[in-house]
Amino acid sequence: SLSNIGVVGLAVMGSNLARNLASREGNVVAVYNRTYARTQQLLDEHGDLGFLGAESIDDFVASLARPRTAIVMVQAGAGTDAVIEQLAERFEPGDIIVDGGNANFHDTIRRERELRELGINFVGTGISGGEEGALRGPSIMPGGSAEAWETLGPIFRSIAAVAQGEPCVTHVGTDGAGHFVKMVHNGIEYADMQLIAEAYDLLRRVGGLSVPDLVEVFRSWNEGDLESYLIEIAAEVLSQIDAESGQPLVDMIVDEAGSKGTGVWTVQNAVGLGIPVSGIGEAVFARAVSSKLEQRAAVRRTARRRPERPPMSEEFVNDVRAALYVSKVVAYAQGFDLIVAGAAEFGWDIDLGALAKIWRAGCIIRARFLNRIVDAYATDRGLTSLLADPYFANAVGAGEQAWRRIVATAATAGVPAPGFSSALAYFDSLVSERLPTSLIQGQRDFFGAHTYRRVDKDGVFHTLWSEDRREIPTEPSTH
Ligand code: NBP
Repeated sequence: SLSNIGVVGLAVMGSNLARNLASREGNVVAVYNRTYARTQQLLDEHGDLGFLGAESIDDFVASLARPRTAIVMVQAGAGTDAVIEQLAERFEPGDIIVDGGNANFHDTIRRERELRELGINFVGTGISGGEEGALRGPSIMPGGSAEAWETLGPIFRSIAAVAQGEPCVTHVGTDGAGHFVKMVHNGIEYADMQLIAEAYDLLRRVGGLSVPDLVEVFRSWNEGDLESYLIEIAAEVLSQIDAESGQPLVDMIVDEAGSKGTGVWTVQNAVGLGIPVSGIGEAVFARAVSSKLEQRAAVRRTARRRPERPPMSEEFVNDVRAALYVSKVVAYAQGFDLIVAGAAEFGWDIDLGALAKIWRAGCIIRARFLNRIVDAYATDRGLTSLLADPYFANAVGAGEQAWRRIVATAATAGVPAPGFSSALAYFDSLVSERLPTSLIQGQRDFFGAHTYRRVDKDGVFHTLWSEDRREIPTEPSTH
């Protein structure tokens, strides 16, 4: 008999996804890996799942029922291109190639266009949840055509995580839409982790909490509005005692964090689209600073720092919790803005409420909080900012004073809180009646005749700065 679905690439993600697929009613899963040893290992360990193991790509393709449907789970970039090429040479019009890796969405747009020429459906699909998610139920973000979705929808629904009875998968949009939103998901994940790390640092260095106290704090936060996978695992990591030293493991881990592709891509694309994702940007930069060991040592040696012990309110722990929640609202608001901008730029019709729904389980940013985002978009599909939603506006109002105290405390104490403080600066920018960008516009007109608009009348103006400083109506500057 033939397989209804195949998986190419049987490293940790691919083999777990293949096991997930094979464990669902009705699926017969063909598997193939460039190096056969991995295929053999999967068959040896999980042969009971009825895999059809192929030694060659030809055998793999021959074992697939039409329309042939293969999920590629190999290294992003060149590995993915190589596998797509092998499949495309053997597939026929109407067949489906899914890329479930962490591809750059620009590559996905290109691949989709190239394969469409051959009549092959290419479906770039974001899959979040790591190894565990791939095995037990990830959040799945497919792009590609409506035609491919007909075939893939039931398969994806069968393996996805479930949130409040609904499978965590939706057809996000055409071509690269799935990989685009997966990228933004990962960017939000960066911001969320940075905010949690800042909360930890403040509680420890300013609040004087011990690591075991911190475990309790995070566990209690995980019972409320902040309930989320990332808070839960923060408590897990903090509770780990290093067997060697008897110290909390967190104190034995080098404090240098790297970034792989997606966080950086999120910021690069946001800059290009003119969307201020400052929370994600600060998170990427905070990791970059952490890895500049030489600069950290040099400036630490020479700096004359005078941090003070700040006056601390009795409500310090609660203030940190409030600052974390409100900063998180900002980070998500910015991430959703980027999705709106990406959708407009690349021609996707993305349902933000549906996206918030599929992020409620399976993925790394899963959180109770996402229900609130679902509600916000259910009330107003065209919401201009999450911060303008009545529920979130209220939540920000309730946390605002605590937020200001925490940012001030961090600055006084010399504890870096770029996520909290940039979130507050963003909020204050949005709510300021007037911004100092009027002065910037004046300077731009001064040195570059960039022109400006006036608050009191229509039109575009230029002041003759180097002549008699008369103002003249003019055409908008093009440089
Ligand atoms: P890796 O990203 O480590 O890739 C290893 C796989 O790629 C192996 O099957 C390897 O075959 C295959 N491969 C390579 Br490398 N070059 C190839 C080529 N030229 N032709 C054919 N196969 C090639 O695997 P992973 O960690 O399982 O991740 C798979 C994908 O999922 C990646 O895109 C990754 O970014 C993404 N990912 C997602 C998550 C998540 O949470 N969503 C987590 C981790 C990874 P071999 O066995 O013959 O060397």
